[in-house]
Amino acid sequence: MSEIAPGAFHYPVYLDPATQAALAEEIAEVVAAAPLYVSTMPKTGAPMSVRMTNCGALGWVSDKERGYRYEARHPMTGEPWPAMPPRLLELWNELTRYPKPPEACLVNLYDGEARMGLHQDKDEVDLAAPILSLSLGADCRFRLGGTRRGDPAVAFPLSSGDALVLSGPARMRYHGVDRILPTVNAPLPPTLAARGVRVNLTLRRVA
Ligand code: MD6
Ligand code: FE
Repeated sequence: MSEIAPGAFHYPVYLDPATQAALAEEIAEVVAAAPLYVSTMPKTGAPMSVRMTNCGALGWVSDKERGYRYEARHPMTGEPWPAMPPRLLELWNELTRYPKPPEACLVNLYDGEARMGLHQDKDEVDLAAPILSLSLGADCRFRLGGTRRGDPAVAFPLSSGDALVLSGPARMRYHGVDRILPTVNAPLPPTLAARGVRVNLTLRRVA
């Protein structure tokens, strides 16, 4: 584990290959029940380059009319989100030691050209709770800034099996995904995605 900044903990290859494969199959089942879709940005309606879905009681959604928020149902199917696989609840307990379980798990899928602009996660009511991120598949260049948009940032790779916790003083740091990196050996099961794709899970407390 390395503490990138106070409260920002990076655990390279926290998940061994067998656990990565098992988690990827569980996420493939989530995607089968709750299809990946393209969200749009508030106000402009511009499509995001990442495709997303969720599992857990609540899911993070965004559209032009109503902006960023959490919803109990998939915006396209109208169905409740699938349950969070128990493995994710266990990883949350192990890695965050937070006394309440996560309510939302956002699944982000990046193909080669997808990116995630610098942002803060601030749509949650409970901003004291940590966020846990788990990565599968292709590597990316991840950027972690400060609590103001213009603050200096550090960039480092996130690879398949890595965990990243943003907690305490790091909870409100800006962060984003600069780009997906060519990756030699990070296959995802074909039921989930093709080679060269990155999948990121972020687990949060919402209320
Ligand atoms: C990603 N991650 O890694 C995007 N948010 O694809 C995030 O936006 C993120 O990694 C909050 C905490 C940790 C994260
Ligand atoms: Fe984020």
